[in-house]
Amino acid sequence: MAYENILFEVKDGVGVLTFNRPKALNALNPATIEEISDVIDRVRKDDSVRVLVLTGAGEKAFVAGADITQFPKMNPLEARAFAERGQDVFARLEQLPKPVIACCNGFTLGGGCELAMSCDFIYASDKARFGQPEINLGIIPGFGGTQRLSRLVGRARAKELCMTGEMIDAQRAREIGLVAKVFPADQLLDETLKVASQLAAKSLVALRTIKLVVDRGADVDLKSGCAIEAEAFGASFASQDAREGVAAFLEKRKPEFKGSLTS
Ligand code: CO8
Repeated sequence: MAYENILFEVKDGVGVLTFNRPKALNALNPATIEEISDVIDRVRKDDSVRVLVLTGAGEKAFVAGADITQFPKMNPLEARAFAERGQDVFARLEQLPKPVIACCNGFTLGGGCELAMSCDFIYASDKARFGQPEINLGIIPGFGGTQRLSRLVGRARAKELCMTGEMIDAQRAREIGLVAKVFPADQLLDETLKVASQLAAKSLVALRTIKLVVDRGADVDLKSGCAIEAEAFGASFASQDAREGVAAFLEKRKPEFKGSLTS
């Protein structure tokens, strides 16, 4: 698939997807959603991509939401279909068996915030702004925002953000648990890529298992979650990477993790 709205490149095991409609603050039109979907399929199949980073082109925005210019053309059924398609693609991003980092370099609003929350964690520039401003358009979040935001920051804070449409800065987003780390704007991408490279050198099998266990555990009670963990912990001992990691420690050398998800 040829991309018109995004850029995608892979270097040293790290895939970088850059939203590239800076004149529209990287707003998500239907074509962009399909391009994200295509990248997800590629990354899922290709073990040479071990980590995925999402970021925005230009100085101002990660993604400033769904493309509002499309809304007047949509009837309620089409709006629901667009919301469902976005939700489906974001769910597949969330379930990608590899680490996905949102590198939020500016406005991260509406569908952009929903997209960032579908990643494993969010790094933000000190200039980034977060929010669910749909209320100001007389509508509500539609790409999973009401659900993921309340799970991340609690129901009351989620309702406050969705009801007021308030934009918060990166520091506040970190305080409430939406953002993992904040970096000066000119260092954000380098710092994110540094962490992505560190993850790319780790066991892909173990990373996949951590993601699966944390996400599955979030929907069940503690006892059931710990049972899922114990099963997965046992299974993790069977991997080639586990043998290599333990042997490397005992032999006082750096491990070389070669485990694959596809073979
Ligand atoms: N869609 C389309 N164009 C946009 C968007 C957007 N979401 N955001 C900004 N743009 C465009 C502007 O229209 C402007 O275009 P132009 O230069 O042609 O006039 C250009 O980007 C630059 O923007 P501004 O001049 O407005 O820049 P400012 O620095 O003054 O303001 C803001 C930046 C505060 C980010 C402002 O642009 C803004 O409020 N944008 C809209 C943010 C928003 O409301 N986002 C939520 C959209 S709704 C949504 O995401 C729902 C998701 C679920 C959808 C479900 C399916 C229906």
